Amino acid sequence: MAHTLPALPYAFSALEPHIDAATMEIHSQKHHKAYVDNLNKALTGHADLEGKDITALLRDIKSVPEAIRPAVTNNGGGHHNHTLFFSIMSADAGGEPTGAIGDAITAAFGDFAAFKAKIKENAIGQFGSGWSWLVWDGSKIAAVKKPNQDSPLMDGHVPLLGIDVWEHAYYLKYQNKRPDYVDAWWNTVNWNKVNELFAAAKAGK
Ligand code: MN3
Repeated sequence: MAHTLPALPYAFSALEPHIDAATMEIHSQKHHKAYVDNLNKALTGHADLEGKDITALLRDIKSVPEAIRPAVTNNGGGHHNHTLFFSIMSADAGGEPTGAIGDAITAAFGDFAAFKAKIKENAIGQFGSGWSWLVWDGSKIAAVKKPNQDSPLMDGHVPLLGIDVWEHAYYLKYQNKRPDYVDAWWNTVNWNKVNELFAAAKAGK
């Protein structure tokens, strides 16, 4: 069963003015699609892997033959990372985190401002391309940064929230100003969706 590009759950312009429509269209329809296509290409002929869902594939990355492991890491990670990224944003979003994830953020980081500062520090501190993540590590939430398209799933972590800091994610509107993009991005975070991911992670799903 080939991996497929998920439909964006909102219009390209839905996240304006924080993320512009052109960036959303190119990011989802060109960049994300390329990860999906190249993942399918890498898995062709590996019948045992072709049937695995993307989460299982990345969690068991060490069982992927070395010859295709870099391609699966980059493109499988790219596919899962972008599916999550586009799913945790929406129109009319942002604000303070709600529900269980809001409580967990306060407990782990002190308050929302300190949490945002840590995610931003990791986003800006990631040299070159990568991601700043909030993950469930199996017993608690934690902020981590990862290079390229490396998925937190490959570390045994469950990603709950992530910001893409590849230049393709922001350059059209923000050029070299990655910190401004990070600040604006908080206005797009759908905390209801992050709470869903948090509940599933804690339940071991
Ligand atoms: Mn991207």
